[in-house]
Parts: sequence; structure tokens; C-alpha cells
Amino acid sequence: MGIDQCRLIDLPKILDARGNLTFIESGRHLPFEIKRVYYLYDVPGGSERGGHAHKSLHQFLIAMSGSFDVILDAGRGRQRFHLNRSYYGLYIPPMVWRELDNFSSGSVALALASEFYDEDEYIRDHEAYLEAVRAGR
Ligand code: T46
Repeated sequence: MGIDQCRLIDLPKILDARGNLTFIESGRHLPFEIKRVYYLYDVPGGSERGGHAHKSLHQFLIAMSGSFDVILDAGRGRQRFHLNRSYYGLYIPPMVWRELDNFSSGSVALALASEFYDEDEYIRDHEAYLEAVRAGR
């Protein structure tokens, strides 16, 4: 698993004069089963979130409102994604370092995750992360 598996995924979009509708079915539209949903909101301008990798967690990030950037780093260079629509998102497999910044005013970042919250599953130290990547863990 690594940055090569990271990708933008388009979600189904039902266009309707009453307003559009998008849906996500666990294990069908995403390459994992969804166990947890969380979201970032009321993010002050200039904030940075993330700054960690997950050992085993698969994740999908969507800009439900407004926009933000996700910077991915798997130890071989960084890649920046700008998320600004609610009908697509960014899939991030395990062992990819992520940072989030450039939040627009009123933005809401939705995260769908493959596991329940477990702090032991995070790598929050960048040097430790690079060491784990080098060791092929
Ligand atoms: C990620 C980015 C996009 C919980 O108690 N339960 C949860 O499900 C989550 C996600 C967090 N927390 C606690 C742990 C910390 O005490 O909430 C606090 C803030 O979490 P953190 O500093 O990890 O927040 P972010 O925005 O830096 O990272 C979060 C997710 O943790 C992470 O999986 O990829 O959003």
C-alpha cells in the first residue's frame, strides 16, 4: 500500500432540479468497508490538520462544503490535492503521510474510515514514519 494507490474517486451523482444527490455504499463505491465517519468543521483560516499516517486505516476524504487541500507524502515526494466538490473524494490507503491545509471559510471535511478510532494505529512522528517506510513496514 502507498501513494500509488491514492486516487480521486467520483461518486454517483443524481442530477435533479430540486437539488442534486450523491450516495456512497460501503464496500461498493470505495475499496473498503466503512466503520467510522467523522468531520472537520468550524476550521479557522490558516489552520493545518493531519500531520500523521495510519498503519492500517483506509480513508476517504470529501469536501462536503467549501474546499481544502490534502498533501500526501509516502516518503518519495509530496502531492497536493485540492478538494472542492461533494461528489468526489480522495482515497488514502494505509501508510501515507497526510496534511490538510488551505481550508476555505465554512468548509466541512468529511472522512470515511475503515476502522474505529485507535490512537495506537497512528504514526504522528514524521521521522518515525520515514523510518517505517524505509523498513518496508
Ligand atoms: C485524519 C484527518 C483527516 C477521536 O477521539 N475520535 C476520532 O474518530 C478522531 C478522528 C479523533 N479523535 C480525537 C483524537 C484527538 O484527541 O480527536 C482529537 C483530534 O484528532 P486529530 O489531532 O487526529 O485530528 P486531525 O484533524 O489532525 O486528524 C483527523 C483524523 O484523526 C485523521 O484520521 O486523517 O483528520
